[in-house]
Amino acid sequence: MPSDSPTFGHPPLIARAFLHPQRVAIIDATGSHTYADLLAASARVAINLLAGRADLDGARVAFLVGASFDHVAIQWGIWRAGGVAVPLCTMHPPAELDYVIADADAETVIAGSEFEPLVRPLAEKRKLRFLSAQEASAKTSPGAAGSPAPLTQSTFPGVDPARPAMLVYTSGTTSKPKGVVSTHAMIAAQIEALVEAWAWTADDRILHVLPLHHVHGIINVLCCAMWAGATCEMAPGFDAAKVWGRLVSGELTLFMAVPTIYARLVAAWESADESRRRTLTEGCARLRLMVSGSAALPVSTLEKWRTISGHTLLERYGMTEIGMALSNPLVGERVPGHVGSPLPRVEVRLVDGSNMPVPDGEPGEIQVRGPNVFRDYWRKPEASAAAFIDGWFRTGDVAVRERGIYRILGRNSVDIIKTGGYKVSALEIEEVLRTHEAVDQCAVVGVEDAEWGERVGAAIVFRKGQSFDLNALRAWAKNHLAVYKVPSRLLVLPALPVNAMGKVTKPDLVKQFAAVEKNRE
Ligand code: MLC
Ligand code: AMP
Repeated sequence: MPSDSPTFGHPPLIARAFLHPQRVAIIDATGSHTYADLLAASARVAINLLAGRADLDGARVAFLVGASFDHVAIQWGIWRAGGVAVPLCTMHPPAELDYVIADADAETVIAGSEFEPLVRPLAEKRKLRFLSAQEASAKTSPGAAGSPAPLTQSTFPGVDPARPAMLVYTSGTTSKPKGVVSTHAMIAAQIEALVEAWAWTADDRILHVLPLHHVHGIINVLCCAMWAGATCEMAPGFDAAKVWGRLVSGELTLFMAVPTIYARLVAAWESADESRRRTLTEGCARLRLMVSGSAALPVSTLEKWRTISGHTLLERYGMTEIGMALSNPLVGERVPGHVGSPLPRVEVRLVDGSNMPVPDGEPGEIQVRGPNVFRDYWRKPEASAAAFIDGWFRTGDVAVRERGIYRILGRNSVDIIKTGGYKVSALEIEEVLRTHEAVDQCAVVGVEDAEWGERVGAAIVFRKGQSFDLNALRAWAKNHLAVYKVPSRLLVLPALPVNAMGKVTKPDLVKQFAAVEKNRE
């Protein structure tokens, strides 16, 4: 059986593309691309990656390619060659890219042309194979007539769904991000739960405005669309005016974003004149579903959006390690401030400090079990063991359940900040700040903010005779950290607040930042 036959042992997501080869899969700046195009381009990527080998056998391939058809072809090509895809972040400075490439122990690094000057030296320094996106998808092995050699049974390896497929880096309560390992079967389970719950079909069309190195953009938007045989429009990033233009086009059926994006869309609507507002509002009626997630959706944003668009946003809850776990219903009441109930085949429980399930109405830690849950943290056996208890994944988020519906109350760690839908580790930022010569002591906390959910706030005690202001701090920190991790609030203190043990009392700092924010209003 040739390896371009639908019944060959393809990764589950890719096998489905053979069901609808002529449908449009991706629309990007270069035009429309069918599933047949995606199969052909990913086959070329796989052949180039294999370079004569039978199977990449789980080798990690890191790639930095903007939102485009090429990005998807490369993701699929890595999978078809038996590799593990490691998506890199387009906003990361070299230090962060280098960390991920090294931690993942990547054998090959691929970059789109705009990122090549950044990424090639990193690959060369580590003596890794580097391919430009163009080289990765170039035609190879021409036959006698100059056409590509036919695919045979042995062109690609059969890929067992139990094999690892992806490493997504996520920040946590350790200073450096960890690689979350998901298999093809886990990814398929995450996708299937959402396709079923939100009734995706091949007639859907979604606009993709999210980063492609996190599960919201990878699984909920891109992979669900590809699973359903739907069309995914790739925007190069988020731009409120452009997104409004697409929402009112009448061509989209679905939109998914983080609360900050909805807040920006509300602001753009509010700044439009009366007649434009009417056009925008009427245009939204053509979509069938709008989803919010990755951070708490303020009820005020949900209500404003309902007034503007007529849509009650469907809020859901998820995490890199589990895909999505809880969702408001597609049909039925969506309760503002709540994240709904467990998705198909996902088990959720709330437990107290002794790991005992709590009754309805009592707060408890969310724990999750099911085919969607990740395998482990890449090469971190201790962190992996600590993440599970009795087969349940400990999310570290606290919620309460009433009549089967969950409401998120917060997290059990002050060291994790959610800003613009990105999860960042206070410890990672502190570690970087401590390397600045002017910094004697520092502590980083989340500062509540209407637009960003939380902002990154840095409290600094300077060394004698030294100082900097926020602008200088940001300019310096951008060399070391992704822009969304760079503090946007600065508090200069003579000393950090500490408890009797000498440990910084972060709740006190949060209060100090909040007092400053209040004065700002
Ligand atoms: C950027 N800026 C920030 C910031 N991010 N300031 C404060 N807090 C932040 N988080 C600053 C920049 O430094 C810059 O300032 C200015 O804002 C514009 O930066 P930008 O990069 O152009 O911002 P923008 O593109 O507008 O980004 C906003 C956004 C983006 C909301 C589109 O943050 C985004 O795409 N978020 C989605 C993240 C996501 O997908 N998370 C899902 C994780 S998975 P200056 O001064 O430098 O000009 C997950 C599981 C689940 O959570 O449940 O889904
Ligand atoms: P990440 O690790 O980047 O995947 O982020 C996952 C975290 O985002 C979760 O652990 C929650 O803290 C948060 N999160 C996701 N969705 C929601 C939501 N709807 N409400 C509140 N928090 C959320």
